[in-house]
Amino acid sequence: MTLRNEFVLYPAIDILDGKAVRLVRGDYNDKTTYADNPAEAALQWAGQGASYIHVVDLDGAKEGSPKNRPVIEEIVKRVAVPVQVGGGIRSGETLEALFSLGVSRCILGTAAIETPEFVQHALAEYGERIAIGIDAKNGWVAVNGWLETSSVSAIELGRQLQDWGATRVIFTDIARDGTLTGPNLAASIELAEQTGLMVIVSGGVKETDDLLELARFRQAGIAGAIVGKALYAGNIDLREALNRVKQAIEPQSVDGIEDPTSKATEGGGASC
Ligand code: AMZ
Repeated sequence: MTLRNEFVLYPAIDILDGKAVRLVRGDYNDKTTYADNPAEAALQWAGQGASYIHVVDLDGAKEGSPKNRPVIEEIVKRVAVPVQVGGGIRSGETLEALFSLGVSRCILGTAAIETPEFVQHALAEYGERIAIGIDAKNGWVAVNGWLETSSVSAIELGRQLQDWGATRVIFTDIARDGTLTGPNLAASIELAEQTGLMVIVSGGVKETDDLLELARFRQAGIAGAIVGKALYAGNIDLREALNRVKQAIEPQSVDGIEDPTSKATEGGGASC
């Protein structure tokens, strides 16, 4: 059981060839371009109240090193809220370079399978500034732009990560990513419960009610959600979603008086 009580909505900006795109189930051949300048999208989400932005360098994930660094730099320089970045981070030099650009949190995916020592060192050195991306195809961890599937299960990797001192993972159910079919709540809760990790849920979010449902499980370790297609397609109005989630997770008040019995537990870090 996690000691935290956190629930953060992360608008997603996936970059391919310098543009903000959405893929369907991670398929590089099935893309829709939403912004020629990803920084403009980041500014839009931050302007609507996002407290954190999620950025993926899709070229980087496929090729094994960041390929859209100038775009990432522009996003980080222009938005006032923290930015987490993943895609192609496979070495300490890359981590240092991204942190020195002003990236708040780096996401490691493939490296957790292919170079575990590097991930252990990164967790020891940077602690909570590292999140691990667990991207699962039918429960098995996918790597290298999701073009390959490993023989490690999501739960097995989660247990390993917990041993290594990881705090947060971003769990993507690849089959749902970009499909607006609803998040995989059961698998996300199972991962959180079996590992004690804070789990940010990714893939399939289609409407604000999905977010409210996920937020109900924050004490079980569901620490937020990545929202991509639903924002770009207009299914979710970010400002409204943030308000509704905030209302749902904040302590209830009766006639303006806070009910102490409904106060958030340890940390009280509920935010969105
Ligand atoms: O959509 C894809 N094909 C895809 C994607 N979104 N492939 C990788 N990624 C993301 C992961 C994680 O955030 O969800 O890239 C990051 C992992 O990159 P790497 O290079 O560390 O495996």
